[in-house]
Amino acid sequence: MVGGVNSPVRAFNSVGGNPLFIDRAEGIHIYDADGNEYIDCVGSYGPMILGHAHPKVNEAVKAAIDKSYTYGASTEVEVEMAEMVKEAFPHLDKVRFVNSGTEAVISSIRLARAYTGKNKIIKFAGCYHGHSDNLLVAAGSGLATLGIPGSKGVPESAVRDTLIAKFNDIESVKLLIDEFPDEIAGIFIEPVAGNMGVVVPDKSFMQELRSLTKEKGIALVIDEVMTGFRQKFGGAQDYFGVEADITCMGKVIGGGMPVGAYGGKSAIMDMVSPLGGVYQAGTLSGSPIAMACGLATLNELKKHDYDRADQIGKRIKAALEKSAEKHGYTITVNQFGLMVNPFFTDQKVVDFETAQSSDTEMFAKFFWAAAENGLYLPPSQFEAWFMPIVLTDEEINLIEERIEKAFQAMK
Ligand code: HOZ
Repeated sequence: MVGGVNSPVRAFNSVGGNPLFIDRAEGIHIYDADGNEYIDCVGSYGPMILGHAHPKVNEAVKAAIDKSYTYGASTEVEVEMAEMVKEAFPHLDKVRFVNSGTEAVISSIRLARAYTGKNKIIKFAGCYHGHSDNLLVAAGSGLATLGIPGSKGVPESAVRDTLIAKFNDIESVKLLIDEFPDEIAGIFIEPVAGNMGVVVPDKSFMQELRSLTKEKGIALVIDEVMTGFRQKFGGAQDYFGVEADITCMGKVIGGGMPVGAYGGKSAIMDMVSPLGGVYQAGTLSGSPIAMACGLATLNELKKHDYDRADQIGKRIKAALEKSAEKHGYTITVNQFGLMVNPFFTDQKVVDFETAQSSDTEMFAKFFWAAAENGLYLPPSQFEAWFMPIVLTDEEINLIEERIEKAFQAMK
């Protein structure tokens, strides 16, 4: 395999050392190929919100497999999933299931362009929306981890129409709109960034972005691939009091199987083929096994109290702050529901620039101290920690103890 991995962040380039090979996981625990146990704070970069191998999800997947794997035709479980998505995101009229968040965003770019009849798109520095050519500039995630501005092989023509604004800074958006009036099709944003570490923008920023896009006839595309179901059963749009024209989803809705989705009002979604002229298709889209896995995950998730999700996130944040202070490290911890992230900086982290003020060597030291003390963290300063919603108080105590031991071991 290239670099020993099938996705770059897994290669541990920014923390050094040998990447872990994972053998299995159960509940909140994950085990490497050498038999070491860790508490999993990665959650496969987001989907495993219920922890691993949840019995109800296993049961649903096994039942789906017994019927065969894929038919290239519609199934009842897709309808149930669509209804479930509608319940979680009530302002959506229609949804289209695809196989990943990347695919959902690619399709949304095309749809936003068709809907508005314009070509340019705005993204925010540090936000990451998958690895499609159009949005692979000034991106977070692996590009931030590797410290590279973009990808080779992306033609200039693919990013000519991509404009970069500053996250959490409405003036930077207004400047671009003023420079290219009547040319901007869509603005793409992670409502809470999770790919430059976790960065929660001001509520007023998201609200102004919504009014501005409405006023200027620009499609607002909110990428909830990471934020979906993280702070409530639904999206971060609710927290900010905004509704996207197109919402992208992924991760949790597949429960660990490859599922992405995009949706919106009928006026826009009816432009997608076969109703409209925006072509988008996929042999395995709406895979019955993936749908069964996602549906069972969401059914379980619905039973959880999201006040608890926030408490979990806040307790992890507090534990990081307390232990760091005790051992003389300066950190800033950002949190949104179950998403948490410590930056080794004394600055308030509000955008990509301030996120990059973090001492990544210090993070690497902390990463290994945590691994040696039984915490499996994302191997990058710029990836969010995704805590499972199923954590008990005893398990949170255990995480707190391991965080404390990790800071102690850094010395
Ligand atoms: N979107 C995921 C987190 N940034 C991708 C994980 C990966 O790059 O492997």
